[in-house]
Amino acid sequence: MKRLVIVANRVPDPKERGATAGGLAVALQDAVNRRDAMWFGWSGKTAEATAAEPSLLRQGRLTYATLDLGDSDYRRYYQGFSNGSLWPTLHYRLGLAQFSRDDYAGYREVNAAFAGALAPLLRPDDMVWAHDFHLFPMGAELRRRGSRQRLGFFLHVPFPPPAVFAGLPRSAELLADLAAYDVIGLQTEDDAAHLRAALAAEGHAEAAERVSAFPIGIDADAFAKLAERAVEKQEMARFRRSIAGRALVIGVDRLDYSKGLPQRFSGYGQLLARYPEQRSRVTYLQVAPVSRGDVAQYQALRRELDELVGRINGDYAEPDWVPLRYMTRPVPRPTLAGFMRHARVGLVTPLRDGMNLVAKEYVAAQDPADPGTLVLSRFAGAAPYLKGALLVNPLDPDEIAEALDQAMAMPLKERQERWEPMAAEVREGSARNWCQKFLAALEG
Ligand code: ADQ
Repeated sequence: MKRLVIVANRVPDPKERGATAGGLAVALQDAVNRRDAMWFGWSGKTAEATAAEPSLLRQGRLTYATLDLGDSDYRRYYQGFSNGSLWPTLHYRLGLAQFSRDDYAGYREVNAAFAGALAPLLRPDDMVWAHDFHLFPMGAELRRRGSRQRLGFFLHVPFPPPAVFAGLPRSAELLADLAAYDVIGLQTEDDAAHLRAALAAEGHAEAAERVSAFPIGIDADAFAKLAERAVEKQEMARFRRSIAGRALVIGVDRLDYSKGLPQRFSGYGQLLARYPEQRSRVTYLQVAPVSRGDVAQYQALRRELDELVGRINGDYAEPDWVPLRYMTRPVPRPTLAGFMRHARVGLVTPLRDGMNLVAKEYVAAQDPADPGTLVLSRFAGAAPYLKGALLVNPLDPDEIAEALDQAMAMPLKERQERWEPMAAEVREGSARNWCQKFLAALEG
């Protein structure tokens, strides 16, 4: 079997494996366990200058190769162009995008530095799989250094209609860079169609043919077990007591403006305002760990949410009831899984999202004998795959309130009828299958 080289902005911590690890590390674990593999990327640390050579750590068949980033590269490549320009543009939010040529130069320089450090480590028959928007130019930089390996790219976030992407300065160069990859994966058919059109419009018709949808998934059985075990724990018993028989609505998101949190909180406020009988029945727990806390827009979002939470609780709380519980600290995955299993409603309303794994985790965590209802944004990548959800426009707080009211009243039979096909879909579209399908395409 060919060695797999995974390139990602962040390399997972070698100490965090299994249940404690998150996201990409979990999704790729299976592929990495079965063959020789290398994780290549940023160490998560900054230094005076970006390292020219990676530090290597071997763990059995797996090698971690990581680079420290220079302070100025971190600002330009990571905070600047990746998070400040590309992230909002790819989430259809051109109005939030900031652009500077200096940041863009930093982005290209770090991609070149990654390729420069990686190229000498590559064997002729390696397969290279680059992840996400931080690495559009990395494949082209490898090719410039003589790489002939199969190069794959997967975009975890949405790809907007070509006219939106074209609004980003230098976007045509990024499309030209993508043409260096042999396989280009996106989350949904819509994303794939957008990218194909954008590539074709820039004269990269051949590259457009290499674009396909590979919807990412989770390890549903493992998550279900985690959830089942979590509810037996003492801390869950304490939590259930504190809910005092009320139905739980759960939200779990990184604190990010793409997740639609202000509109979601307003939607919950509308539920309490328009359906007063719900006040004695419901408690909403939102877990939203701070993310990118050093970026101004994220600080502003946090202030906005602090105010909204205060307003909703101030307006509706009773001496013995807090309507909205809000945590910005990270919560261990087993505890999250337990919250999800106990929740009568999973509330997942991003304004745009590549896939949204929380929606799939909520489905996987449910008790088949008494499943809850998923209220899902129609603009999450998961929406076309999870047809049993109540779909909402996340910009419309009234629609969110109506869906919450409907979810709270939904009889068991309907909940099961909606949940069963979703559970099958989540099991079927697993992280393992996602990985295998992409690697099969990459192998050619
Ligand atoms: P994210 O934007 O981070 O991922 P998401 O898909 O929901 O969004 O994944 C978040 C993961 O982190 C989930 O596994 C979730 O359980 C976990 N998580 C969230 N809050 C947590 C907390 N408080 N404590 C512990 N874990 C927490 C990006 C894209 C998505 C795409 C994924 C995968 O933005 O659209 O689905 O990559 O491709």
